[in-house]
Amino acid sequence: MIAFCRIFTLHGHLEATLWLRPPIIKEDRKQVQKLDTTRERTVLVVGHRNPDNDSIMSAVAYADLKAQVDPDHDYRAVRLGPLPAESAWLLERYRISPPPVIAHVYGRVEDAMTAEPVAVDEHATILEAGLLMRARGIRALVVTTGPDKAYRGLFSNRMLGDLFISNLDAHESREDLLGQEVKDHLDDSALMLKPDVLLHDAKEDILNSKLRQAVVLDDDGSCVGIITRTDIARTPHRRVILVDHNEQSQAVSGIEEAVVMEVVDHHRIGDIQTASPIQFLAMPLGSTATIVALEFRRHGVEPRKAVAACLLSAVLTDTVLLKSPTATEQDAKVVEWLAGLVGVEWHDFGMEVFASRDAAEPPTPERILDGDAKEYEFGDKRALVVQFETVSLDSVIGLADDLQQAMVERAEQHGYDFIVALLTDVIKEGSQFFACGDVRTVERAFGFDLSGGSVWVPGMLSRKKQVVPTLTEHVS
Ligand SMILES: [Mn+2]
Repeated sequence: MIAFCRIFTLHGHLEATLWLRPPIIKEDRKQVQKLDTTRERTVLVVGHRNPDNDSIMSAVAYADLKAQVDPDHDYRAVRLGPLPAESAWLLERYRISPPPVIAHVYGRVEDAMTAEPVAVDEHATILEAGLLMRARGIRALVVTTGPDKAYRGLFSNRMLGDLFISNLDAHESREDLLGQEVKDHLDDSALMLKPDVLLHDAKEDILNSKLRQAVVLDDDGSCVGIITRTDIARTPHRRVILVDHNEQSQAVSGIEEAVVMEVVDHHRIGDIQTASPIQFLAMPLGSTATIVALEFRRHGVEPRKAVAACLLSAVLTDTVLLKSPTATEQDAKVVEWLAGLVGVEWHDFGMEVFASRDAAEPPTPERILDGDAKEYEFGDKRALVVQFETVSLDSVIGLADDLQQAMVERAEQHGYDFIVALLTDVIKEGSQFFACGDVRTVERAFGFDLSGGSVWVPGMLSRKKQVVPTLTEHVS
């Protein structure tokens, strides 16, 4: 008795509630826990917006590694935009399903609801319904109709109590009541929601609803869950691992509501914040895929062939076949290792990857300008710097006149002071350099003569390291 009192005092109201709650039968408690953790177990592995091959493949491969080293979570690669042509080609070749697109990581109704609520058919008797609620230790049942178990309404212990009280006067009518079917006494006024409705949109509706809860119906009208005030109060957060970026502006919508579990990246350190300490893997290597490959080795896990191929393709696209100034010794070693696992000669493999890009989307001026284009401000000048990588410049160079024309139009439409476009030939290791707008400024910055429209620059492969710094330094 003393022990009981102490517990009661320490835990106050909460403990009292627990003591008074009807017993939950064992199997059910297990099931409830399993369902709760299923939601919390999911960790999304996601690259940046407007994904490139490195973002896609790093997510695919890192989710694969994590699944092997941490069976307690359910790691899923996802993406924030269309698959790059070479990613689509490679994933299909190695029979890996492309990561699904997600629009955001805001909490949804299905993340907070209690899934698979206990249900009875509308022809069940009130006695049966009451016994079921007692056995399961729950306060309400979902009432369904027909073999498809379409949602009909709710039947709660409170409704049962009201019915009982209004029939207290006569013994016969109490007996009669227990034999009646729930369909004549259910409440079909509950708020109905779809599983993918955002929690912050649903919140007010639920709090203002008569029953202070909502039933969650799928497209077929089946009840897949119930969501209550309490569920909302402990809004679960989506869990994410960021690969190939660590800046909010490049991250999935709703990142501020999510829990960032890890970061794997090779860019500058950005502005992602976390509440707890996390593993933050940032290395100045040629690709995120290189870091992911090193993680496989650190864990002593050998990637299966298809995953090794994904990683290899990403190191090779991000480092332009190891020729980019961003490529390091480490990238080269990882490439050799991965090529051995895939059983290919890495350069041939890389050529195929780049060729698949051109084959899937024959380049047009619009495609070049809409592709890998980044806006910059150099001094008081607004500029666009575009890069298009190809394994066969000869086939693209025929577009030169059309490209010039399209660049001029683009600059006028968007008010750029100038546009620089690099058609980079990854085999010849150089770029055909185009400029429009304030061409004099560009010529002075690089010391080029662009009177012929464009110029071939041997060794120019990196916008990040060879073009942007020069413009930053010389244009003011
Ligand atoms: Mn990258």
